[in-house]
Amino acid sequence: MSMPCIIHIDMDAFYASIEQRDNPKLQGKPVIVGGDPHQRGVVATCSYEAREFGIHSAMSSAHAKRKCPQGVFVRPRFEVYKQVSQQIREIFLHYTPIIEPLSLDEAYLDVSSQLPVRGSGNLIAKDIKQRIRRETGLTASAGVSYNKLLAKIGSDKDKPDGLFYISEKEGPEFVKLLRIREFFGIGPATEERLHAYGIYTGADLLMWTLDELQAIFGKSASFYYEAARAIDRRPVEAHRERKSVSVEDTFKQDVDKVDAMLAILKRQCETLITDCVRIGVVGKTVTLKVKFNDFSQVTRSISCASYLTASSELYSLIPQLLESARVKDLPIRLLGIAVSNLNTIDDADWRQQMPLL
Ligand code: DCP
Ligand code: MG
Repeated sequence: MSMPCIIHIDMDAFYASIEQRDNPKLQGKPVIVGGDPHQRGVVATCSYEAREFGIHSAMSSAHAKRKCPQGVFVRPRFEVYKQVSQQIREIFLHYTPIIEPLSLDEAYLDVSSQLPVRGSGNLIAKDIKQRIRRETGLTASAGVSYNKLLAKIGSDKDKPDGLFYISEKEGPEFVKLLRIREFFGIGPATEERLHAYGIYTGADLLMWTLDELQAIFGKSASFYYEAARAIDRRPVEAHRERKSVSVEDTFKQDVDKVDAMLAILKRQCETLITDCVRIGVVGKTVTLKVKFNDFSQVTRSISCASYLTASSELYSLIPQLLESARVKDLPIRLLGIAVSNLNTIDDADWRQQMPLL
């Protein structure tokens, strides 16, 4: 059987590009989409012009305003973003039915079966990009490779308007040079833990046996063992419906003080709400996950009548969840929270979530 061909498409500065497209006065300017800088709002994204000032997603709008006083702050219009998202998904359907959307602006496409007809993954990706540009007036970046891991990293390598291909031959060398945080699923907390082990790059990861990685990654060890070898067996899953959004941290040293737990969970609430906004969902149920140092695990949930749209709202539920998990002064090795019972976000949710301009 021939190698699979996976394309990862990610729109460039998605919300900000749509705002610039729809309002010519914003073109060429540093545009920041998000909440009001005077009212504790947060940056959802910004135009490439604004990125030159060091502005990025999830930064406070007030901080962004200080970095770039001439920046134009715009409120998000989720209804429009959802429409464009729908438009690009229809474009993808012209190329393959095997599409796995990850958020409003990105998706994996498995185009393996199209190669005999259309020549190569590169040609297909080029065609998709052109079509997106023609039909939406926006640019996208594409990563083309033989698995999801490489396709996703590739789409980020040549942004904006990029097209990056990684062949089967290049894969292993390419992975060796990656910084560890570029691997799927490795956030700042895990990155720090890996640095403590002296693991900074894909090449460093390669030196560890599967058994050794088990101590670091637990259940995910084999994924990272293979990833270091440029192998990723995850299929592109069409019709996969996201059921929850979650965040969790495993600690270098067990945490046993409730105050410290609350501080960690507060940060996690902020990350979780930011992730929900990026993915375009809101949820009604929050679940706390606690793993004790003897590896036993408990989860506790609360469901609310309305959608949880602000991190403070989410955090207000945490003390009672922690209480019911009976964590009092027991050493804990992992804490995590998830929201489920999801719906797609709309402008009304957003307005509740953040004070706007
Ligand atoms: N988003 C958000 N909050 C974040 C990250 C993203 O609300 N912390 C939203 C706004 C983005 C969209 O999700 O436009 C897509 O996220 P990306 O990470 O793909 O960022 P962009 O498309 O804006 O920029 P890039 O060109 O780097 O892909
Ligand atoms: Mg994007």
